[in-house]
Amino acid sequence: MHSTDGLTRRRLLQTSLIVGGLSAFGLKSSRASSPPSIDLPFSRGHRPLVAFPEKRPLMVMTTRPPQLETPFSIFDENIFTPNDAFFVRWHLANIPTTVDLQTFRVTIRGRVKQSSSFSLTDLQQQFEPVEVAVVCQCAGNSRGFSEPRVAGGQWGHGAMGNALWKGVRLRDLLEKAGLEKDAKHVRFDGLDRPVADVTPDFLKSLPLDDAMTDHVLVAYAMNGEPLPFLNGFPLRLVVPGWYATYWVKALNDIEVLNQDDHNFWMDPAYRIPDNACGCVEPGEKATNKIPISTMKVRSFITNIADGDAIHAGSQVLVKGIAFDQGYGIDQVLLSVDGGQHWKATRLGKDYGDFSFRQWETQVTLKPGQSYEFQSLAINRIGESQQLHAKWNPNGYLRNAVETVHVSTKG
Ligand SMILES: Nc1nc2c(c(=O)[nH]1)N[C@H]1C(S)=C(S)[C@@H](COP(=O)(O)O)O[C@H]1N2
Ligand SMILES: [Mo]
Repeated sequence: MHSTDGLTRRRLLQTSLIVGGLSAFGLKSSRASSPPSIDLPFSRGHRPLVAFPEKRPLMVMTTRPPQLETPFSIFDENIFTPNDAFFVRWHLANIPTTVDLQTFRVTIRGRVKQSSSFSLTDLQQQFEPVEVAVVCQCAGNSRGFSEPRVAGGQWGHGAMGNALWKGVRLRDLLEKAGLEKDAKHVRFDGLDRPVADVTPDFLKSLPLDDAMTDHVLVAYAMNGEPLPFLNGFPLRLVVPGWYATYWVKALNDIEVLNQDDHNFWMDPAYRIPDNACGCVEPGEKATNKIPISTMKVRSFITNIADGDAIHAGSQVLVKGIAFDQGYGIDQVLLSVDGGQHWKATRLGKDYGDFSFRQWETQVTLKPGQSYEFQSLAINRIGESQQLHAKWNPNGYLRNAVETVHVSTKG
């Protein structure tokens, strides 16, 4: 139900979004003591922790546009990333800070029989609701760990999150509009706009077959709440298994095309080398590139951080998360000796093939030693993580086994 109350809430947030953004600046410049921060373990990895509207303090990479990373400890506390801790990434500085739900419509047009537009209430009342747990991960998550370094936002591992997304199937909207026979791609646009005319508007497209699966949603809720503004209020595309670049936020325009989309954000942006690893030798360029699409299998240790000194009691609990593009996680292995020996772990509750999957195991450690903890996930079609990081010029697709250095005390 979106009552007047809902609208009022949004107007208040509009004000706080502006004020919050400014006071974030003020905090940094006017106070002598430095704000709380986190240092990521690579050069230029210093990140102030600042609370933007509807957000708890997150790691600020850039303010305009906002690019905020989730502190990694959050992933240990929650299998579903709380909305106020969910990472934020916009490309264009002119982002929506207010939406009038009375006039807001999402339009479906192009190669369809009947152009149509829907209000948020139309979507909620006229279509079957679907709710599913899905990981949203930036294509450049973990880019800061690329060696040699690459250009682009120097993310740690926190440009990802897992949420329960609720909305309507994109397919249901497209079927209602009726596809023309020559429909080939579906292009998505949101309310954000470039500040300068030279920057192209942010547009992303999916091939028709991928747009028409059961899974792709136009979502209006995240973990049971309306989407935070910074995560795309009132609607965003959810493309399970695909990197977040396709998850267009503040979605208000869906255009069916009868050809490939070569707009800037599809070509040349967000392309990967056209080979099995999506990689090249460091410093080299791929001859053929294709649009980035589905995510590679990954896992992380969440309860112990790199550099931790822990007590070597009788048994030490090690736990973490794993995910892939939607085949589901089959097993996660753990090594404490840098990959020489591996042991099985227990998987936690299954929230669906697109969700984070928790895992845990106990290890016995000796005091006064150094250990290299590593986790290795394998999905249900037998794909596993890379033992050594692959490289490409944009730092996309990282899915290397990560190492957590641990020392033990008595
Ligand atoms: N409208 C719009 N949608 C967008 C983007 C954008 O710049 N504008 N960035 C995309 C990218 S690259 C990422 S990683 C995700 C980030 O989603 P989040 O901010 O909800 O975490 O949004 C995607 N959707
Ligand atoms: Mo991204």
